[in-house]
Amino acid sequence: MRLIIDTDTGVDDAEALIMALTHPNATVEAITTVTGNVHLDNVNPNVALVLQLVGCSVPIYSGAIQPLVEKWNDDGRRFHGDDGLGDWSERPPCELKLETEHAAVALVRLATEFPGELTLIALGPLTNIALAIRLDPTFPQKIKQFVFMGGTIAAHGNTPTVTAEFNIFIDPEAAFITLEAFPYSTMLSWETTIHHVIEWAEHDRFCNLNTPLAQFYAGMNSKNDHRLRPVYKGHLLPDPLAMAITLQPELILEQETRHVTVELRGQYTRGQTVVNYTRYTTGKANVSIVRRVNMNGVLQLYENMLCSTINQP
Ligand SMILES: [Ca+2]
Repeated sequence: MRLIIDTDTGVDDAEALIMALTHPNATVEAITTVTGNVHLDNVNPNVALVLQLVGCSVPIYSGAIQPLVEKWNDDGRRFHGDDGLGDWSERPPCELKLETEHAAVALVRLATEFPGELTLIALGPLTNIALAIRLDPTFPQKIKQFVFMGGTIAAHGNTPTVTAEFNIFIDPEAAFITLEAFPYSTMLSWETTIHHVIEWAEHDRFCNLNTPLAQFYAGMNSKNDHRLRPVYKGHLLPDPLAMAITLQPELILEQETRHVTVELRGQYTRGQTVVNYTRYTTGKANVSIVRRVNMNGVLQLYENMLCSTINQP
């Protein structure tokens, strides 16, 4: 599997990146970055650090600094720390090397060079994806498979717009453009996230595995323990779940295909993904909603990735 990862790294993005970079069946061809959880000025060094810690060399294409219309706010820092990686006290220094090409331009170029070969997974706001679609309207047709973490399937959000999930809330127009343009995509929602956590005992065991990547996992999660918010029953895996079902689709236990679009004007619902569960037609069923995931398989992926041998770049 040849992957392009679009990311607003983010603690859970970092975990998803490690999962992909250490997976035996995946080659990460490019990483494109976007402002989301934290500003691009933090996202880019965070991606570089993950690559350094895993010992991989992958081109990083810096992308959209701001959402298309909405003004970005730094609400994500509450969950990801000021630096986006949990303000890990032992964060090592890291050299940042970025490609000169803009992320959206790189997405279009790579999709054109390798039509039908690349799987694209979006782990942040969909700004770069929407820009790529506007640069090249045939971009979606050239992508083999598109998976995104974002949206709600039952209006249970995690933002001030209570029915919207963070990635869509940050850039609703980009999400609208993306869902309108892709004939088919796979969605890992916020509700699916909160129903598939790593229980705390298992999370603690992973933190204590005594490998370099487990130390990183423990470090970036040390100040951001969701146990402080007992509404969640364990360590949350928004982006890693999306990555897990991309790398190993057999982990999907239940999914259904529905028409999904994005509300842009609602007084209380702007940025909500609207799923049509009725018999009335609003558009072609365009999104596979993942409802249930094999967590034993996901836990095995975590164990494997945290115990992986680090390559020397
Ligand atoms: Ca993310």
